[in-house]
Amino acid sequence: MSVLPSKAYRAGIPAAVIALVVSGAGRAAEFAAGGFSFSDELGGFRLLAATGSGTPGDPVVLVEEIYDVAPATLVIRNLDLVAGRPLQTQFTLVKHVTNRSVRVWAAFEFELQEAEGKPSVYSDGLSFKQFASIDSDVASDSFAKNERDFEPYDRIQFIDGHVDPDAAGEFKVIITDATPIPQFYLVQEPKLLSAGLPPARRHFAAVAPPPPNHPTAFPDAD
Ligand SMILES: [Ca+2]
Repeated sequence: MSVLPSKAYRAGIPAAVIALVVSGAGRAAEFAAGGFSFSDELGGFRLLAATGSGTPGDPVVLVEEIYDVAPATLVIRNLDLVAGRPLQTQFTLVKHVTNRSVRVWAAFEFELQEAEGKPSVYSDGLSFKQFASIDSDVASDSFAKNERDFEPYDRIQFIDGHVDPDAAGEFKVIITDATPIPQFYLVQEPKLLSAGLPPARRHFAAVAPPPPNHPTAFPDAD
């Protein structure tokens, strides 16, 4: 079942396409919705559309495809701050993500970063609504549970489910941005099933060398 309110399904056309930039690394897309812009310029995934105003009933919906089982970083710019308008501090975000890798995603993690590559700390004003957060703020149609880690960084990991290759998963989060910096980052990382620990190698003990000064473990037969 979708995590989207029914109204969001009617909004099929992006509110605005800000730019399609052709660079050496490929074609980057940036879309505006809900007072923010969203860009795939850092690569690893493709952003296809952005709609909605960011309210709980009309969330910003991002449609995207991820090609690897590796972190893919979305660049978010606060257009109010860029344009000098009153600050919008909170928006509801739904991501509709298609798995274009050949592996099953067994978990999916989001992390907010104020500076690229650095975790957002507890007191920096950027968070997954760390204050007054309630269970329904975070949801997925593909994962039954989520683990929220708000200290010392801002991370949410969706678990107990999966997204098959060429299937799509939806994820809802609420982002609070009260920072004076117009740009921040949302790292999204599909995860594989853990390979688990190797079985205990107890049978190897029988051939382990004896410790120093220990009577030989293999006395002569005579
Ligand atoms: Ca934070």
